[in-house]
Amino acid sequence: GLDFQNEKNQLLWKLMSAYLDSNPTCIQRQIVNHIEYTIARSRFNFDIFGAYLATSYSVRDRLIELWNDTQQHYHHVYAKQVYYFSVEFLLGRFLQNAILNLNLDSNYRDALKGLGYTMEEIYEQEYDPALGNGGLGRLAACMLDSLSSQNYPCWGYGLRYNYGMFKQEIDDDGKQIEKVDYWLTHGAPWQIENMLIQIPVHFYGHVISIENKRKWVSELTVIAQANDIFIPGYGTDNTNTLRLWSSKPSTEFDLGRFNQGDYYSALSQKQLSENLTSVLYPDDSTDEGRKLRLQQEYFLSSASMKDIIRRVTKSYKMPITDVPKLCAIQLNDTHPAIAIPELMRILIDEYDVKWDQAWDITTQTFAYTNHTILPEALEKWDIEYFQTLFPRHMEIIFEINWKFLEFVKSKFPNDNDRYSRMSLIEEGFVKRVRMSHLAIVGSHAVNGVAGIHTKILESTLFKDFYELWPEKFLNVTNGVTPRRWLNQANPLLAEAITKRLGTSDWITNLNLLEKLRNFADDQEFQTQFAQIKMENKKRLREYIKKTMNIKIPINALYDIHIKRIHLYKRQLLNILSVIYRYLTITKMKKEDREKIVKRVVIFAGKSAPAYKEAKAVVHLINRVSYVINNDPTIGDALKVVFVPNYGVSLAELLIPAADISQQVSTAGTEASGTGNMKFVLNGAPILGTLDGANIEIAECVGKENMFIFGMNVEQVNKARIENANKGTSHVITRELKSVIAAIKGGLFGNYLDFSIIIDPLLSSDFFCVSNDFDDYLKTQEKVDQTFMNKKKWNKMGIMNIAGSGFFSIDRTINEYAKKIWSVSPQPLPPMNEDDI
Ligand code: HBZ
Repeated sequence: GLDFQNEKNQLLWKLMSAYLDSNPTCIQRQIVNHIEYTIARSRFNFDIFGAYLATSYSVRDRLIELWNDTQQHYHHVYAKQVYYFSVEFLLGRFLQNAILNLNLDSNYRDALKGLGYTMEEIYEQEYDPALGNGGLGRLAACMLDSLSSQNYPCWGYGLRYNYGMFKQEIDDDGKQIEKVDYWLTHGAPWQIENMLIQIPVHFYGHVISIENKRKWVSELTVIAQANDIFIPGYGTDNTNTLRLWSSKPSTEFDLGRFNQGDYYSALSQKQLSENLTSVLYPDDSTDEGRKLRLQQEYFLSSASMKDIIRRVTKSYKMPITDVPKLCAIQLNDTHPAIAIPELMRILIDEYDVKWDQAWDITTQTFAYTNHTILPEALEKWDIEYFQTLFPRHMEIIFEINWKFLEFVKSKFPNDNDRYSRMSLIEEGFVKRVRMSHLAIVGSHAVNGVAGIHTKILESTLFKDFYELWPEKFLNVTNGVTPRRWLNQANPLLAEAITKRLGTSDWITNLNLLEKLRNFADDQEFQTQFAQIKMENKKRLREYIKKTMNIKIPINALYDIHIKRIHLYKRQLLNILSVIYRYLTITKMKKEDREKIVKRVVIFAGKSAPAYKEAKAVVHLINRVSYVINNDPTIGDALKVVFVPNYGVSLAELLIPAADISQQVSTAGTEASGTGNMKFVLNGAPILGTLDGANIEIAECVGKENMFIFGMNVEQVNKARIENANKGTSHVITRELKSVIAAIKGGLFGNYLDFSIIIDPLLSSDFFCVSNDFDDYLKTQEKVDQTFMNKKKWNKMGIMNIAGSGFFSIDRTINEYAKKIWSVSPQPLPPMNEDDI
């Protein structure tokens, strides 16, 4: 701690306390000072965007103060730190989250009111940075929130892309259009470019031997510039860091192929390095194998590894062999797995550590989380390309592989098939590095993200590895942060829960929600729950009216299906059933039509730009929406809305307004899902399959509080074989036939636009849409029936909230901390005012 006997320290402390005083008048002073002196506008004439920026800077000042204290404390106690390596962090908007976490909501509200603004309009000014694709990136963001909120010392390491996820527009025909997202033009008050942290990262070249030692002579150096974002915790002073690297050309010209006086070719190579972190690849669940992507992955891994080693050896002044004692590195899927040979290279080539010790250090440090079993998403890199970029890493991987296979042979003699299945190198026409095998071999723990997913890893995808090292494998079921996904997104519900429980402690101890079971039948609480839902639906209805000019009824069932568009997620199943509903309604008599449950079916999600089938799904949904919404005979009985440009902010608006959520992936395909948890937390039951975390959700909230349908994994495996052998004619029902006939007949436009997704339903139907269609319709029917019974419906919603405690990211983080990282919370000690 600080020496407060020292007069200068006393003075500095007083200056800081006076500056950061959080009464509304002081906050106003901070804000107008930032208007004038940070963004250089006049305090007598500034617009709302200026007010937003200045407010953000004033909040950031507080975070900087807390961050400095936190880092000093960690340093002081030699805290072991968690390092979360991820190519994506999908944070969402920052300001509201920071203000709520700092517990300064009413202070800022009052301060801004005096300046003529409401909090809500200030929050709306913030641009939502989309530095991730979907679940994997959002999970990383929830994890950071939890790590800070629970006082775990940690760093997130990622990439500062100039262009985030594309902006999705829908053209007049209903097709997805991608627009670039140059998010930095909207101001980025939360990231601080730290000029002290610039790390050289090398590429290309060759390896030489000097005195029995290998040395990599690279040909291109790129500078990794640190951009720091401070991550506040809820109700604590602990503030951690998300460090995002951006690329800059280095001022030195490398030796090697550019040293022949070819100034211009050297310069153009430099310019390439400026582009390294230019763009986020918008493909979830496919490994597009693009070349720049591997360079991005290494850039992240190498810069982060070097930064960590600098911290251990220079800041903590500890020997490099202490890395596993001070660092736990979690690999968010295989994207940063090249950090494993990078650490080996640094230990062996730069610190003279012997191979075996280096390998122990490495495997004790790393752990790997798998997020998918889809074969097209498993990263593999052509050896030739890998070798060209990283010649020394290739050598190290061969050496790891050789020793590993020797070990496998000792355990399983005479089993050549096994050796080739397990090798880090896939043999074939082109040889490729299997990044998942590298990640498993180089880690001490491998985890899946939901119970069923981990079982599938152990029994199929990584079966051989599980047989070799059963103790390495474990499950850690995903979670979501209740701070953003309930307290922030659904303030009315949050307030009602706090009132009922008599405490707001559920925000950091979500199991307390269990007590709501006592109120599930309480008439008053049910009414309140229904009223809040109604308010949230109104908020959404207004947004849809304002941005899309579509009018949706309020007294309808809001059925929401939001996530990346993917065949395995089966938005197709949903839209086909919508068509069936439409056809049914058109055949009804007017008086019958008025009796049915009104339904608003809402979709949102992006398709990868090159994923033709997913794009056809988006197109079909929009065509169906156009036809149904403009059919006057249908009236309010059915509306279909595709809300463009899905992202974190939209999710915060949509999820609290849902009556049910659709989680309908083919069993065995969705690793976990996290959107499912957010809906449950907001009291919207799931209409879904027994897949991913839906299974555990059913255990926690009770099957009777969900609408489960469809085949389980075993049935899917069997059905797939049958479909492939015999086609689907034996499972296609009359209902599905009528739907397909309507599409083929051109009701929604040219069939050729949709044949790519409809034709397969009649042959091998890999995702088993036909097989599950009948049960899906029946379950939809049950949803309507239940919705008519308001008491039962409200009870179900409340039971969902009450059972959601397990899906707090805090539970997830505590499991990682205990079972994988061996780290403990390090809360900042309370500051003793008497010392001053
Ligand atoms: O990770 C998702 C899983 O599909 C989902 O089930 C799970 O809940 C979530 C968190 O564990 N996976 C992804 O979101 N994957 C990607 O976004 C991705 C991005 C780039 C890639 C591959 C996958 O190259």
